[in-house]
Amino acid sequence: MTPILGTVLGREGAEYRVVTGGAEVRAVLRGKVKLSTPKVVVGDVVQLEADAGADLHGIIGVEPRRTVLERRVPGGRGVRPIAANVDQVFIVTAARNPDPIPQLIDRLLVLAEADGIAAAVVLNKVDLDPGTALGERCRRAGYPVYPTSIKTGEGMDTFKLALAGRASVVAGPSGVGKSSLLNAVQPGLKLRTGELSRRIKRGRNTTVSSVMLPLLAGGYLVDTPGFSEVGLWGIDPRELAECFPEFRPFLGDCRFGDCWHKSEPGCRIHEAVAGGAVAEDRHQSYLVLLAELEGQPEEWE
Ligand SMILES: Nc1nc2c(ncn2[C@@H]2O[C@H](COP(=O)(O)OP(=O)(O)OP(=O)(O)O)[C@@H](O)[C@H]2O)c(=O)[nH]1
Ligand SMILES: [Mg+2]
Ligand SMILES: [Zn+2]
Repeated sequence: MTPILGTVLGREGAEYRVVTGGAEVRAVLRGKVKLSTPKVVVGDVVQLEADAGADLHGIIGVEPRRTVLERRVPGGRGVRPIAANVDQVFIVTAARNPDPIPQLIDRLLVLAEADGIAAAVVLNKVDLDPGTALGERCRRAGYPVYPTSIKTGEGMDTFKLALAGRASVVAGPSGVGKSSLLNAVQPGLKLRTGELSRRIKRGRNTTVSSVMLPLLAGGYLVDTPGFSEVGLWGIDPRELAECFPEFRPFLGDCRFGDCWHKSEPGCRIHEAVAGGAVAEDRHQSYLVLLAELEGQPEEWE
């Protein structure tokens, strides 16, 4: 018997919401899936077993993942999958309130690169600040940048076009407006959003778990809780330079074949920084992340 397949939209406790054949059902892990890694996450395509008359379906298997966005926990505490089978990641930052942290954006971009998922940057709250320098920095690194505001509607049409027909995930710090953007993309979603001031008092995220939302225009959008710590555990230090797209044209041409692009003579990345082709603070981010991957934790905030 061929199993029924469904896509996981969300999870509440032990129960998963799964869409199958156009209908939403509730399901729980059954049998050996309970013990297996990887854990079931939003976006996973699962095999379902329906019990006649039972309210809950059983999840009896997970189909191979096309992609998986993983959050790596600092301090080597492991890898936590966030969403499976997504085509693109939008790293969301606010131009202001909260103030952007370029190094955190770089970390998230590296994470997407390491997971082989196309990344872009959403520069939200441009009604508060144009964020020109930050946008330019990300564009120069090779990423598409979407300036948006849910207050003025600026940039929303372009952002919507980039989402249509694809499976996308938004990621970024708490309070930058991820859920607000999704509500603006598709009125009716009614995702909870929260004031920054109240959030700081409460000390936690407004969005508490990842959810996948089918878009009327086709495709899916995954909302995630903002994370404050993003480690790069598990990435091979040798692969890090490849995770900076603007470095790629220069890689392989350094004087030493095993160049780490720190301060070696004849380093093409250094020349590119001196010549302005690579931004100095992107190279700085590279050095900080490299030190971390080499096991020498450094302050980066
Ligand atoms: N001025 C302005 N405020 C915005 C904009 N987008 C969102 N906000 C506000 O920013 C606050 C946080 O928005 P949320 O959508 O809850 O942020 P989030 O990124 O989903 O946060 P978490 O769920 O905690 O990760 C809310 O008070 C929103 O009204 C914008 O474009 N401009
Ligand atoms: Mg949210
Ligand atoms: Zn080099």
